[in-house]
Amino acid sequence: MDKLERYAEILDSAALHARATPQLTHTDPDLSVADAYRVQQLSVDRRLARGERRIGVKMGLTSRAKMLQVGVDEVAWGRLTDAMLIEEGTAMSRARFVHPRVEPEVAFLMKAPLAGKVTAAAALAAVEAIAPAMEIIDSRYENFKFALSDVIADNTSSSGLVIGSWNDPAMDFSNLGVYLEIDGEVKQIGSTAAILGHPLRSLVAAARLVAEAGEEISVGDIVMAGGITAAPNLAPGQTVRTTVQGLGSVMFQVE
Ligand code: OOG
Ligand code: MG
Repeated sequence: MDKLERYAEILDSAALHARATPQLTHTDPDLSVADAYRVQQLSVDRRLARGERRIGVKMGLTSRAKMLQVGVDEVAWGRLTDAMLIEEGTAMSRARFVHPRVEPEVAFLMKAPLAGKVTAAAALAAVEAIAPAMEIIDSRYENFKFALSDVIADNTSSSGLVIGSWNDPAMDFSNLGVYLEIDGEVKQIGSTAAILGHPLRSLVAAARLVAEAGEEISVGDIVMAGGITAAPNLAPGQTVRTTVQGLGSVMFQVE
């Protein structure tokens, strides 16, 4: 087994058993971003081989609040599978995760493929709908600490997503107020403008990055645009809700 396959197996099994693992860059400080994306692909391939289905992509570190929280200041992407979906309004089990956090986001549903260098107008034309959403991130690394290559190899911490109701994208969603509540208390506030200045820029970046890996954003894909605020920790018993002005709200519980 080559080095990258070994890393993919380590990260896949850390996710599968909800057990933290040391950062790859502790023993392999020169792990490149390109190799890290290859590890990500190999580890997601292991999930697909177990019967999971690819449902789209996630963008990460697209807001300043997120970059500051984890100390990595480059946009990264990851792959979403159906096993990560948590149905809106239901409960997720804390025990399935190492140290989960939640992020308020918006999600795009795609009606046309998108890949490579595209304009914001072309990206918008490929969007079927936009929804309020939350991502559950759960770094497989000890203490939720990582360098850029680590987090990319770890599928950009992706581990769950919850999508609210889909809205017509024919509205100005560049600067919508967003708040995240836990047990009815507002914990984070922000705006969709926190996502690279406009959520569409995240979709434009996704098209470019995915194409660099020889893939595309496909019809029916979900694209998570990236966390709008810093991500609070999750604990059993919590009710978590995100509201995006004009798009509605989305909730789940932790058990
Ligand atoms: C990295 C993933 C960040 C986002 O939306 O910015 C991310 C992390 O914070 O663990 O998903
Ligand atoms: Mg995220």
